[in-house]
Amino acid sequence: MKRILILNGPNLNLLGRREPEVYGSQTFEAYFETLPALFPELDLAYFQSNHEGAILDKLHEVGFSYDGIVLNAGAYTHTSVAIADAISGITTPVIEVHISNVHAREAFRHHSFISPKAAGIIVGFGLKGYELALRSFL
Ligand code: CA2
Repeated sequence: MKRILILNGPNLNLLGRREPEVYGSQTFEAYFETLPALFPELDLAYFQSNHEGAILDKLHEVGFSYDGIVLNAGAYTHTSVAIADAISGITTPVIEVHISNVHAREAFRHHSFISPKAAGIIVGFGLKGYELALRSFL
């Protein structure tokens, strides 16, 4: 069974609790519970942190043994050279996901330090974007 980690960055623990017009009304925990039935052939894990160092540690921890990482680095997408360097340093492929269409939003969201390091990018499809990313590992 392929092992895949979904890794969410800062503020994504607030999903379903604030700004439903941008990010939807479901919590990520509730959404994550629906995924094993949709992907019985994948062994799925989930980790969320608001701390850049914890995200780096998790990338290092799983990044040589897991088969894939689905990463929504939140606002660190637009700021973190350290996360980009970590993705370069691991062997597990990383798919970058964003719930909102970052290109239809503020200019500072148009640049991603992660995109050049990602195996693929899925943007603007809401939580379904995580499913699209998971399908790429089937
Ligand atoms: O669209 C995405 O998935 C983002 O990665 C979400 C980040 C944002 O900084 C990126 O530019 C695009 C923000 C996540 C914040 O999520 C919240 C959810 C509910 C209430 C408040 C924030």
